[in-house]
Amino acid sequence: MSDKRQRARVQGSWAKQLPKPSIPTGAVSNNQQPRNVNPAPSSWGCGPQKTPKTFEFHQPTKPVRDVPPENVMEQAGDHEISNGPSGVSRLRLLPGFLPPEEADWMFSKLLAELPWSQKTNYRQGEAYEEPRLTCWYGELPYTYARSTMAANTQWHPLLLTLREAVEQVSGCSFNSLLCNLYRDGHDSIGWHSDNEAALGTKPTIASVSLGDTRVFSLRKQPPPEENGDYTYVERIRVPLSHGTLLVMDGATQDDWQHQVAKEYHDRGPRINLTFRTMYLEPEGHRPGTKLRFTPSQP
Ligand SMILES: O=C(O)CCC(=O)C(=O)O
Repeated sequence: MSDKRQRARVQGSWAKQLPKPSIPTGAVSNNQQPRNVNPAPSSWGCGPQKTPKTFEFHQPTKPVRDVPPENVMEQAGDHEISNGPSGVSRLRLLPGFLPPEEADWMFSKLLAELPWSQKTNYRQGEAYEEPRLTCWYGELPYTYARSTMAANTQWHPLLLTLREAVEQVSGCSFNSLLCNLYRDGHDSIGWHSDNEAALGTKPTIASVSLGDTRVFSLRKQPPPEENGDYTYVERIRVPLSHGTLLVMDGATQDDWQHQVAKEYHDRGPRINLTFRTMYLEPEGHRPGTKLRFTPSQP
């Protein structure tokens, strides 16, 4: 838990030293401890004894805010995770979407046969290597984090079969696929939303996981008065195991962010396949950025 989240729970301070309690005279006789007098706390070693400090509660000036507990989602089915001004955000979780043997076979084939490479992204003009490997399929290029993956129409046949199965279950059609390979627990993807203009409004994203289980975390976008502070937002963690399908739908990309954080235990490789639909960028729009709302001209 971050320091700030922890500090939000306690209000108070350590009080100044109390005056030494006066010991009633004549209460001690024959070197015996007095009865009914609070004994001084035992101290290890010699030297002058200090009176202990006590904790004093101060009525908080601002109401204490609880950091909401993180919810864990493991149950198969449709889950409405929020319903705000931008609409309903929904997740559909289907563990076992692929039977284990089929998932094992797909995992080893895709690990060996996809054209994995490490992408270089840019943040504030600085280049950095993504902490995972990726490849892209689709008739259009995909730009995020200021770097572009070229269009690639050479779909691996297995991915075409998988796309059909995902389309049947989700009721959506997809023309593109971003593949991520997390080589071990040190590989990750940071907090983001899949909300580039080229993905359209309210995109449905269907993600299939193969290999070791990793935690997919979501956090709600804070309201404007929080000035970008995520301390008190709702959080959900979804362990995504071998063969699971997760569909993000409705306003999820507007109202929530997601990540797969680094882990500090050993983790084996994991492949994640996110099916999407890409559209031509609106004219004059910079690829890889969000669509800004522009009020219509009178
Ligand atoms: O690996 C995952 O489950 C998430 C991948 C992801 O967030 C993305 O491709 O945008």
